[in-house]
Amino acid sequence: MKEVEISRAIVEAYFNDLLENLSLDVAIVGAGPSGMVAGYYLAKNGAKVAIFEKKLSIGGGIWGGAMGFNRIIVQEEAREILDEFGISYRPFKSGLYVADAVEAATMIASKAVKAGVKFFNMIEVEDLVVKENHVAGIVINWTPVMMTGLHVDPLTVEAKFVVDSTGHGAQISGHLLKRGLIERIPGEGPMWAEKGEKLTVKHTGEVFPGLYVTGMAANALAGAPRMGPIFGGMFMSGRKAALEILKRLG
Ligand code: 48H
Repeated sequence: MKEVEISRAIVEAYFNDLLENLSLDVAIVGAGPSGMVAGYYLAKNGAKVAIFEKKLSIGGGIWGGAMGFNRIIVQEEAREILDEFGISYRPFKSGLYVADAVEAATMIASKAVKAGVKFFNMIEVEDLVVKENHVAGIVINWTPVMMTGLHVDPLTVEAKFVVDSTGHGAQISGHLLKRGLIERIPGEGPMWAEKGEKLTVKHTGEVFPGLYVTGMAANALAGAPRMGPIFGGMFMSGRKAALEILKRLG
Protein backbone atom coordinates (compact mmCIF):
# COMPACT_ATOMS: atom_id res chain seq x y z
CA MET A 1 0.00 0.00 0.00
CA LYS A 2 1.67 3.21 -1.15
CA GLU A 3 0.70 6.56 0.38
CA VAL A 4 0.57 8.18 -3.01
CA GLU A 5 -1.99 5.61 -4.20
CA ILE A 6 -4.25 6.65 -1.32
CA SER A 7 -3.83 10.28 -2.39
CA ARG A 8 -4.49 9.39 -6.02
CA ALA A 9 -7.71 7.53 -5.12
CA ILE A 10 -9.02 10.45 -3.07
CA VAL A 11 -8.18 13.13 -5.61
CA GLU A 12 -9.60 11.10 -8.50
CA ALA A 13 -12.82 10.14 -6.69
CA TYR A 14 -13.48 13.64 -5.36
CA PHE A 15 -12.80 15.50 -8.57
CA ASN A 16 -14.79 13.01 -10.63
CA ASP A 17 -17.74 13.72 -8.34
CA LEU A 18 -17.20 17.46 -8.52
CA LEU A 19 -17.00 17.35 -12.33
CA GLU A 20 -20.12 15.21 -12.42
CA ASN A 21 -21.98 17.80 -10.28
CA LEU A 22 -21.00 21.02 -12.05
CA SER A 23 -24.35 20.89 -13.90
CA LEU A 24 -27.34 20.18 -11.70
CA ASP A 25 -31.09 20.20 -11.70
CA VAL A 26 -31.02 21.64 -8.19
CA ALA A 27 -28.21 23.14 -6.10
CA ILE A 28 -29.17 23.34 -2.43
CA VAL A 29 -27.20 25.70 -0.23
CA GLY A 30 -27.03 24.62 3.40
CA ALA A 31 -27.23 21.12 4.86
CA GLY A 32 -29.57 21.89 7.75
CA PRO A 33 -32.80 19.95 8.25
CA SER A 34 -34.84 21.81 5.60
CA GLY A 35 -32.11 21.56 2.96
CA MET A 36 -31.43 17.87 3.58
CA VAL A 37 -35.13 16.99 3.52
CA ALA A 38 -35.56 18.94 0.27
CA GLY A 39 -32.57 17.13 -1.21
CA TYR A 40 -33.94 13.75 -0.21
CA TYR A 41 -37.35 14.24 -1.87
CA LEU A 42 -35.76 15.70 -4.99
CA ALA A 43 -33.23 12.89 -5.42
CA LYS A 44 -35.75 10.20 -4.56
CA ASN A 45 -37.89 11.46 -7.43
CA GLY A 46 -35.07 11.48 -9.96
CA ALA A 47 -33.64 15.02 -9.81
CA LYS A 48 -29.91 15.54 -9.96
CA VAL A 49 -29.20 17.39 -6.74
CA ALA A 50 -26.20 18.37 -4.64
CA ILE A 51 -26.03 20.14 -1.27
CA PHE A 52 -23.23 22.60 -0.57
CA GLU A 53 -22.41 23.14 3.09
CA LYS A 54 -19.85 25.63 4.33
CA LYS A 55 -19.13 23.82 7.59
CA LEU A 56 -17.20 20.61 8.02
CA SER A 57 -20.26 18.91 9.44
CA ILE A 58 -23.73 18.68 7.95
CA GLY A 59 -26.98 18.95 9.95
CA GLY A 60 -27.09 22.68 10.67
CA GLY A 61 -28.94 23.52 13.86
CA ILE A 62 -30.60 20.18 14.51
CA TRP A 63 -27.90 18.40 16.53
CA GLY A 64 -28.30 20.27 19.78
CA GLY A 65 -32.10 20.11 20.11
CA ALA A 66 -32.70 22.97 22.52
CA MET A 67 -29.90 24.43 24.62
CA GLY A 68 -27.87 21.33 23.86
CA PHE A 69 -30.57 19.01 25.26
CA ASN A 70 -30.59 16.88 22.15
CA ARG A 71 -34.27 16.21 21.63
CA ILE A 72 -36.54 17.78 19.03
CA ILE A 73 -40.30 18.23 18.93
CA VAL A 74 -42.36 17.37 15.87
CA GLN A 75 -46.06 18.06 15.47
CA GLU A 76 -48.72 15.70 14.12
CA GLU A 77 -48.76 17.22 10.59
CA ALA A 78 -45.10 16.27 10.11
CA ARG A 79 -45.19 12.84 11.73
CA GLU A 80 -45.34 11.10 8.34
CA ILE A 81 -41.97 12.67 7.51
CA LEU A 82 -40.45 11.08 10.63
CA ASP A 83 -41.88 7.79 9.38
CA GLU A 84 -40.51 8.38 5.87
CA PHE A 85 -37.00 8.70 7.32
CA GLY A 86 -37.42 5.86 9.82
CA ILE A 87 -36.84 8.20 12.79
CA SER A 88 -38.23 6.85 16.05
CA TYR A 89 -40.32 9.07 18.31
CA ARG A 90 -42.65 8.94 21.24
CA PRO A 91 -45.83 10.92 21.88
CA PHE A 92 -45.49 13.63 24.49
CA LYS A 93 -49.02 14.96 24.58
CA SER A 94 -51.75 15.14 22.02
CA GLY A 95 -50.30 16.12 18.67
CA LEU A 96 -46.67 16.48 19.79
CA TYR A 97 -43.87 13.95 19.43
CA VAL A 98 -40.34 13.85 20.82
CA ALA A 99 -37.44 12.50 18.75
CA ASP A 100 -33.72 12.20 19.33
CA ALA A 101 -31.90 15.01 17.51
CA VAL A 102 -28.86 12.88 16.72
CA GLU A 103 -31.00 10.08 15.33
CA ALA A 104 -32.98 12.58 13.26
CA ALA A 105 -29.85 14.23 11.82
CA THR A 106 -28.15 10.96 10.96
CA MET A 107 -31.21 9.23 9.53
CA ILE A 108 -32.08 12.20 7.30
CA ALA A 109 -28.48 12.51 6.12
CA SER A 110 -28.17 8.81 5.46
CA LYS A 111 -31.45 8.52 3.55
CA ALA A 112 -30.55 11.60 1.53
CA VAL A 113 -27.20 10.10 0.52
CA LYS A 114 -28.81 6.78 -0.35
CA ALA A 115 -31.47 8.55 -2.43
CA GLY A 116 -28.67 10.08 -4.50
CA VAL A 117 -27.95 13.48 -2.95
CA LYS A 118 -24.30 14.45 -3.30
CA PHE A 119 -22.99 16.41 -0.31
CA PHE A 120 -20.12 18.85 -0.69
CA ASN A 121 -19.09 20.05 2.74
CA MET A 122 -16.48 22.71 3.47
CA ILE A 123 -17.64 24.65 0.42
CA GLU A 124 -19.21 28.06 0.91
CA VAL A 125 -21.60 29.53 -1.62
CA GLU A 126 -20.34 33.09 -1.92
CA ASP A 127 -22.61 34.37 -4.68
CA LEU A 128 -25.20 33.48 -7.32
CA VAL A 129 -25.04 33.31 -11.10
CA VAL A 130 -27.88 35.50 -12.42
CA LYS A 131 -28.62 35.77 -16.14
CA GLU A 132 -31.47 37.72 -17.68
CA ASN A 133 -33.15 38.15 -14.32
CA HIS A 134 -33.01 34.43 -13.54
CA VAL A 135 -30.83 32.55 -11.07
CA ALA A 136 -28.77 30.12 -13.12
CA GLY A 137 -26.28 28.69 -10.62
CA ILE A 138 -24.07 29.20 -7.59
CA VAL A 139 -20.61 30.63 -7.04
CA ILE A 140 -18.53 28.46 -4.72
CA ASN A 141 -15.33 28.82 -2.80
CA TRP A 142 -13.40 26.76 -0.31
CA THR A 143 -14.43 27.56 3.27
CA PRO A 144 -10.82 28.04 4.47
CA VAL A 145 -10.35 30.61 1.70
CA MET A 146 -13.43 32.47 2.88
CA MET A 147 -12.34 32.25 6.53
CA THR A 148 -8.86 33.55 5.89
CA GLY A 149 -10.07 36.23 3.51
CA LEU A 150 -7.54 35.25 0.86
CA HIS A 151 -8.16 36.87 -2.51
CA VAL A 152 -8.91 33.71 -4.51
CA ASP A 153 -11.47 33.60 -7.28
CA PRO A 154 -14.31 31.10 -7.07
CA LEU A 155 -15.74 28.38 -9.30
CA THR A 156 -19.34 28.10 -10.47
CA VAL A 157 -21.94 25.36 -10.65
CA GLU A 158 -24.88 25.69 -13.02
CA ALA A 159 -28.32 24.66 -11.83
CA LYS A 160 -31.88 24.89 -13.10
CA PHE A 161 -32.96 25.81 -9.56
CA VAL A 162 -31.11 26.99 -6.47
CA VAL A 163 -32.50 26.55 -2.96
CA ASP A 164 -31.52 28.91 -0.16
CA SER A 165 -31.55 26.67 2.92
CA THR A 166 -29.00 28.71 4.82
CA GLY A 167 -31.10 29.18 7.95
CA HIS A 168 -31.50 32.33 10.06
CA GLY A 169 -29.14 34.48 7.96
CA ALA A 170 -30.74 33.75 4.54
CA GLN A 171 -27.27 34.39 3.12
CA ILE A 172 -28.05 33.44 -0.45
CA SER A 173 -31.10 35.66 -0.79
CA GLY A 174 -28.91 38.36 0.75
CA HIS A 175 -26.78 38.34 -2.41
CA LEU A 176 -29.85 39.39 -4.40
CA LEU A 177 -30.79 42.03 -1.83
CA LYS A 178 -27.42 43.76 -2.03
CA ARG A 179 -27.82 44.01 -5.84
CA GLY A 180 -31.33 45.42 -5.48
CA LEU A 181 -32.81 42.30 -7.12
CA ILE A 182 -35.13 41.66 -4.20
CA GLU A 183 -36.59 44.45 -2.14
CA ARG A 184 -35.98 43.52 1.47
CA ILE A 185 -35.20 40.83 3.98
CA PRO A 186 -36.84 41.94 7.22
CA GLY A 187 -35.34 39.08 9.25
CA GLU A 188 -37.17 36.66 11.49
CA GLY A 189 -39.50 37.93 14.19
CA PRO A 190 -39.42 37.06 17.90
CA MET A 191 -40.48 33.63 19.13
CA TRP A 192 -44.04 32.46 18.48
CA ALA A 193 -43.83 28.75 17.85
CA GLU A 194 -47.26 28.01 16.43
CA LYS A 195 -47.30 30.94 14.02
CA GLY A 196 -43.64 30.52 13.08
CA GLU A 197 -44.21 26.89 12.16
CA LYS A 198 -47.17 27.66 9.93
CA LEU A 199 -45.47 30.59 8.24
CA THR A 200 -42.27 28.62 7.52
CA VAL A 201 -44.26 26.31 5.31
CA LYS A 202 -46.45 29.04 3.87
CA HIS A 203 -43.47 31.16 2.81
CA THR A 204 -41.45 28.30 1.39
CA GLY A 205 -41.32 28.90 -2.34
CA GLU A 206 -39.74 30.81 -5.16
CA VAL A 207 -38.59 34.30 -4.11
CA PHE A 208 -36.87 35.23 -7.35
CA PRO A 209 -36.95 33.39 -10.69
CA GLY A 210 -34.94 30.21 -10.12
CA LEU A 211 -34.38 30.75 -6.37
CA TYR A 212 -36.40 28.96 -3.69
CA VAL A 213 -36.16 29.45 0.08
CA THR A 214 -36.79 26.91 2.83
CA GLY A 215 -36.78 26.74 6.62
CA MET A 216 -35.55 29.65 8.69
CA ALA A 217 -34.46 31.46 5.54
CA ALA A 218 -38.14 31.53 4.49
CA ASN A 219 -39.04 33.12 7.85
CA ALA A 220 -36.23 35.67 7.49
CA LEU A 221 -37.53 36.72 4.07
CA ALA A 222 -41.12 36.92 5.30
CA GLY A 223 -40.39 38.57 8.66
CA ALA A 224 -42.12 35.58 10.26
CA PRO A 225 -41.53 34.52 13.88
CA ARG A 226 -38.94 32.01 15.05
CA MET A 227 -40.25 28.87 16.68
CA GLY A 228 -37.52 27.29 18.80
CA PRO A 229 -36.76 23.56 18.82
CA ILE A 230 -39.84 22.31 16.98
CA PHE A 231 -38.70 20.92 13.64
CA GLY A 232 -41.84 19.77 11.81
CA GLY A 233 -41.98 23.08 9.95
CA MET A 234 -38.39 22.64 8.73
CA PHE A 235 -39.19 19.16 7.44
CA MET A 236 -42.46 20.20 5.76
CA SER A 237 -40.76 23.23 4.24
CA GLY A 238 -38.03 21.06 2.67
CA ARG A 239 -40.62 18.67 1.30
CA LYS A 240 -42.79 21.48 -0.07
CA ALA A 241 -39.87 23.10 -1.93
CA ALA A 242 -38.87 19.73 -3.39
CA LEU A 243 -42.37 18.89 -4.62
CA GLU A 244 -42.81 22.33 -6.23
CA ILE A 245 -39.44 22.12 -7.98
CA LEU A 246 -40.14 18.57 -9.16
CA LYS A 247 -43.32 19.82 -10.84
CA ARG A 248 -41.33 22.52 -12.62
CA LEU A 249 -38.67 20.04 -13.71
CA GLY A 250 -41.44 17.93 -15.19
C1 48H B 1 -22.92 27.01 2.35
C2 48H B 1 -24.11 27.69 4.21
C3 48H B 1 -24.02 29.03 3.81
C4 48H B 1 -23.32 29.32 2.59
C5 48H B 1 -25.12 28.98 5.67
O1 48H B 1 -29.61 26.78 10.21
P1 48H B 1 -29.96 25.49 9.55
O2 48H B 1 -30.17 24.33 10.43
O3 48H B 1 -31.22 25.78 8.58
P2 48H B 1 -32.74 25.25 8.48
O4 48H B 1 -33.54 26.42 8.08
O5 48H B 1 -32.80 24.04 7.66
O6 48H B 1 -33.12 24.82 9.96
C6 48H B 1 -33.23 25.78 10.95
C7 48H B 1 -33.11 25.11 12.32
O7 48H B 1 -31.89 24.41 12.44
C8 48H B 1 -33.18 26.20 13.35
O8 48H B 1 -32.18 26.89 13.51
C9 48H B 1 -34.42 26.49 14.04
C10 48H B 1 -35.62 25.65 13.85
N1 48H B 1 -34.43 27.54 14.82
C11 48H B 1 -35.57 28.07 15.49
C12 48H B 1 -35.17 29.18 16.43
O9 48H B 1 -36.11 29.77 17.01
O10 48H B 1 -33.97 29.46 16.62
O11 48H B 1 -28.82 25.10 8.52
C13 48H B 1 -28.31 26.03 7.61
C14 48H B 1 -27.01 25.49 7.05
C15 48H B 1 -25.89 25.49 8.12
O12 48H B 1 -25.31 24.22 8.17
C16 48H B 1 -24.91 26.54 7.59
O13 48H B 1 -23.57 26.24 7.90
C17 48H B 1 -25.18 26.49 6.11
O14 48H B 1 -26.58 26.35 6.01
N2 48H B 1 -24.80 27.70 5.36
N3 48H B 1 -23.58 26.69 3.49
N4 48H B 1 -22.79 28.29 1.89
N5 48H B 1 -23.18 30.57 2.14
N6 48H B 1 -24.65 29.82 4.72
